[in-house]
Amino acid sequence: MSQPGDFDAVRKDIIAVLKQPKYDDGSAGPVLVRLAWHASGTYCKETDTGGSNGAGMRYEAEGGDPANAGLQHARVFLEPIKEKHSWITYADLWTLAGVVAIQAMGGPEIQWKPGRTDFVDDSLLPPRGRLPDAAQAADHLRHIFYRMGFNDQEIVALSGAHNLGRCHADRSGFEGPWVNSPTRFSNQYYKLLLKLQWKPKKWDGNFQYAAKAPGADDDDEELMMLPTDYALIQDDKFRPWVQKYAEDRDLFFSDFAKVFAKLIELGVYRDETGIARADKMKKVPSEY
Ligand code: HIF
Repeated sequence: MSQPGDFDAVRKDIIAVLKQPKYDDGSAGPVLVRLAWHASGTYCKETDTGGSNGAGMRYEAEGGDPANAGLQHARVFLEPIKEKHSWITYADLWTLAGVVAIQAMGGPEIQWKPGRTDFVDDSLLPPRGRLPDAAQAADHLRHIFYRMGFNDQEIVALSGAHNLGRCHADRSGFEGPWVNSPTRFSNQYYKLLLKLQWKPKKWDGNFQYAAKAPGADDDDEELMMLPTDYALIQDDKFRPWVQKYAEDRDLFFSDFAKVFAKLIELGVYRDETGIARADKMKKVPSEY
């Protein structure tokens, strides 16, 4: 147990939980980043609904969305931390774990503010289908991310998070990592998008792109891109940003830090005491 508000103690325990020798590539980091993003990425600016406040993924309506398959691993990694620091809300813990993991994996420091509550009103839970569908293309990315309030540059900057982790056929129907070192944050994702010869993967699974990693042997795991990743180099407005971020790591790090901080703040309105208020959110219109 720590003093309520001792977020440094929580940060330390998140770092301690990252090393998971038997899990994926040896780190819980990537799946924690995905948890923070999926908690936040349900936001809709028009109706002012969704977002990380309320930690709705604890419940079947949101947690059971097929788009969230696999995120129970992230929640299980964090459970001992919640038990030890019981004063922290799940909504704060999930978003904090994402930013701590990014920094611990070599990424930028990302501004994070506490105050999210775990209060859930069923009528405030976002409907399913708000998270992106990886089988689609640029127009879908714009539809999903404009709804959250992001622009084209921000969509490309965020996408660099696919430097981390991997796809699992049993979770999403896609398979493999995007880069050679999926537990180290870098701008490699953009470089590989531009540099490798991406070809449709020959397999029975979902359509995805595959390429040999630079310097890989025949039996080495191939790298992958989702159709939504590949869309970034097919689209005239996205592609220049891919080129910029491939060339300029520092620009990517600073733009990424800003846009990820914005993502985890979506729909979080704090009152004068700093506590987020679920009742400030509008109800989900039934026709949505
Ligand atoms: Fe992902 N993402 N994401 N994603 N994502 C997967 C995995 C991760 C999309 C689809 C997938 C973002 C945007 C999009 C991470 C972080 C972010 C998987 C694989 C899919 C299919 C899941 C699995 O099988 O386990 C789509 C369509 C997106 C719209 C562009 C964000 C920008 C890149 C917002 C983001 O931060 C991370 C990290 C993972 C790796 C998870 C893991 O378990 O290793």
